[in-house]
Amino acid sequence: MKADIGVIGLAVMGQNLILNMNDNGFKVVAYNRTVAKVDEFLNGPAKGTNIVGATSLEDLVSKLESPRKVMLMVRAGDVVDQFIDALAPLLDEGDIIIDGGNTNYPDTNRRYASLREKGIRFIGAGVSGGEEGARFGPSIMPGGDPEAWPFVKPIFQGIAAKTEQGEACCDWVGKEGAGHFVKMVHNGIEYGDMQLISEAYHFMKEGLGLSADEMQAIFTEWNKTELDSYLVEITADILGYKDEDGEALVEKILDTAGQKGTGKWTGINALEHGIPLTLITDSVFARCLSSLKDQRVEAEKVFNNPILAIEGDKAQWVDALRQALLASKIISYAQGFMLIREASEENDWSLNYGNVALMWRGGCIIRSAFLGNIRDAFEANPELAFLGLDNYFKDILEQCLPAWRKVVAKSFETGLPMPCMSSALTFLNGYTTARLPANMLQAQRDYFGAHTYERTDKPRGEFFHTNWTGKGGDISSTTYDV
Ligand code: NBP
Repeated sequence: MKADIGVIGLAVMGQNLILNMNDNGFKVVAYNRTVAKVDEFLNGPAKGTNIVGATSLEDLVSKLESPRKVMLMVRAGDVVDQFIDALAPLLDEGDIIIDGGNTNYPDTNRRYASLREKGIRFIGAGVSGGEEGARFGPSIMPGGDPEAWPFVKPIFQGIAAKTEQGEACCDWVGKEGAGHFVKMVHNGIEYGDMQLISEAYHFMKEGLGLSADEMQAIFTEWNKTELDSYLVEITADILGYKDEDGEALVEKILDTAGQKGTGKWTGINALEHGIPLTLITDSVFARCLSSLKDQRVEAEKVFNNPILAIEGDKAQWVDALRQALLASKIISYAQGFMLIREASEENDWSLNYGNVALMWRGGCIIRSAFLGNIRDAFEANPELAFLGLDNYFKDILEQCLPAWRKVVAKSFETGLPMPCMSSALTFLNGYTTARLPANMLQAQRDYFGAHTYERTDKPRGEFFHTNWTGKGGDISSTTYDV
């Protein structure tokens, strides 16, 4: 009997996905550049399963059912191109290549277009959930050639995480690089969630002087509220984890954050699309600032800018902080969906936003109860431009607003850096203000660069230029832009 799918790449993700596919009744052929790892896998974790190995790409291809499905779980970048180039001549028209790595979506667009010319169907699938997700149910976000989806669907939906209602956290996202685009925004949101939680921890530790054990109990309680999520859950676990000397291990970890680039891609993409994705972008900058450790250590010595203790009832502050965290998180997701919507319209991807929320509901790092409400919001109104205007989320934002303002104001008063909670509030303040001071900006642009402006007392689309000093001419600019 030939195999249902071939998987190339036997590192942590590939091995676990293969075992998951096997558990779900699919026959898999495994291959790896370093072929010795195939035998190690077959004689190790895959022992006693239906998984078979391949010693070469030719061997792999010969063992697959037609149309052949080959999934790459290798390092993103050139390695994917190398495998595609080597595989394409061995495949027949209608066969399918899937890239399951963390690929930047323009690369998926390019590969999709070039393979389509060769008659090979290409899928770029974002996979989230790390090692455990891959083994027991990841979130999978496939996009690319829609004709390939029916062949891959039973495997992907079979191995994906399921919601409490039994729905698979995997569905077709859209054509071209839409799957990898949605995965990129997922990772950006992950950056935002992690930074928000870290800010809440910082407020409790430095501002309120709470211990790791006290904070563990608070995050555990928060995980029973609307904040119920994987990241809040693991934060409680982390705070409870003791080093050999009995102290909380987290306090011994150096405060410089690493990053692999997906948050940065999301921020760059938002700038290119002109979407105010302020929270995620600030979370990337927060990691950049954290990495300037030596400079920060020097600056703290020179500047008299200590973090002041927060006075008042601690339990009340903790509850205000919970509300600030929840409200900021809503803004982060709202901004993320604004970016997804813009990309969908620009690329004609026709994305289903409710389905995107469903795919993130389980299996992935940002999984949370709250994504069920996001799905409901987009099901009720697929055209929803800003999640905060959905009744459920609007009510929460309005309820949380006084406490959120108090927390952000206190952070400024006491010198606690909270870039994401404050940027989320600033965004909401701007988004809900009908008249912003951009009239002054436009006047300045017209003053020095003759860029013209529209008037509040004239129809949109009519442009005016004023000779502000009496010295300039009446010619307006079309080329010089600031
Ligand atoms: P890695 O990203 O560490 O890649 C390891 C695989 O790439 C091995 O099969 C390795 O073969 C192969 N490879 C490398 Br590295 N260089 C190669 C080359 N020049 N030619 C051919 N093969 C090469 O594995 P991973 O952590 O399992 O991740 C796989 C993909 O999934 C990545 O795109 C990753 O970003 C993504 N992802 C990872 C996670 C996670 O939690 N780790 C989560 C979600 C998505 P070798 O054995 O011969 O060196």
